[in-house]
Amino acid sequence: MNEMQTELLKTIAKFCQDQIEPTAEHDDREGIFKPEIYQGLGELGLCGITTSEQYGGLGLKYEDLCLALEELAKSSVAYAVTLSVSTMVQSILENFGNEEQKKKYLPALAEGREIGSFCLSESHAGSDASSLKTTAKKVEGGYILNGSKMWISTAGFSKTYIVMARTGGPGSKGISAFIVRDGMEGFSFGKKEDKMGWRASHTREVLFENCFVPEENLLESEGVGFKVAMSALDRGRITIAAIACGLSARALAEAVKYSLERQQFNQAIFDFQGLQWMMADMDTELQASRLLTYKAAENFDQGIKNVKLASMAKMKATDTAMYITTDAVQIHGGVGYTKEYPVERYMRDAKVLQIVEGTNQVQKIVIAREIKKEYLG
Ligand code: COS
Repeated sequence: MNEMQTELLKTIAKFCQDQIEPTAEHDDREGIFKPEIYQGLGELGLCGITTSEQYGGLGLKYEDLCLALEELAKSSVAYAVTLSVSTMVQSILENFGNEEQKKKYLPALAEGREIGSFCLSESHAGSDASSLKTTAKKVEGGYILNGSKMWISTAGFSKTYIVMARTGGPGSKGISAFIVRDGMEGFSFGKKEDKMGWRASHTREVLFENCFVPEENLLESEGVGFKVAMSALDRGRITIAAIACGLSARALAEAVKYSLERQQFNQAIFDFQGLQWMMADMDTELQASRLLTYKAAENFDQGIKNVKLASMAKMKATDTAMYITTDAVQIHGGVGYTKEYPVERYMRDAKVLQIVEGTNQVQKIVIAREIKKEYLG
């Protein structure tokens, strides 16, 4: 790690200690998202880590973003995910937006004054994303959007929504990407999900009822929306892997701490070989996940084709987070299953990491397709 990265991690750790940790359990229980915490991250420059400096970001690498998310996720997966998705929205704007769109929307997102959401999934189009049904009908001066999007992170708090909608025929080539802003007529929010984990991050349905979106809010051109979404997910999946590593590291640390303190049969339970072997396996899996995650980030930063490694990192690190958080509960025994200790929250937070940004079964489809392409040349 270089000096800048060490400083970055110290700053985040202190922010988490002061601002997030004191109410993390309460906010999880009550489902409270605090915009002021996100703005605080923005004041530290963390909301646009990979966005170019000319648009208000830090212009750093994905490796730096992963390190930051990993540190943040040790205290709160909810805020880490908000940051990761809003950064993905910025990457879409920076890569596919025109100069006017970048100037108009990026600075507020990069500075943390606004949050961005990514709207691909629908009730009948989750894994099969290219079957989405939300329509965008061309009219004079713009498009009329009708339909709904499901499981949208931070909906209700976000201002900018990247929305994939159908402008053409069936399949991936009929999909376009739009910038939709909260407050546009015909844009509203549906039910807020009552989730198992990530409870401090709000997840809602968003609705479009004859929602007029001006032509200038179309990204690039009609028909490229699916590619916009997939290439954004190639980046997003690496950041989800980093979040999973942070969560795993924290759960392991809590398990080690507890096992050194807890006495049974006149010794710390850490001293039982059975538990030592559990923790040795947990740390080995964590280190393997981190290596894959940071290799995927490094490749991305170097412009090396990355689809397979991004999916591998996402799958490995999130499966590892589920495994480590489950064993962390096990090491705590009965109290691990109560809200007296944080490991039950970690276990709940881990589960959805295996589902978001493509289930781990979808990652296997992506990996297998890439293997086939490599074989066929
Ligand atoms: N980058 C750029 N383009 C991509 C791409 C990528 N990573 N992956 C696919 N594409 C392109 C393909 O090249 C293809 O274009 P052409 O027809 O011009 O060749 C087009 O997109 C369609 O690709 P494909 O045929 O692979 O699409 P499928 O409908 O088979 O879907 C999966 C592929 C399953 C991988 C995709 O639907 C997916 O990722 N689903 C999960 C969705 C998801 O992650 N949702 C979470 C939302 S955020 S919580």
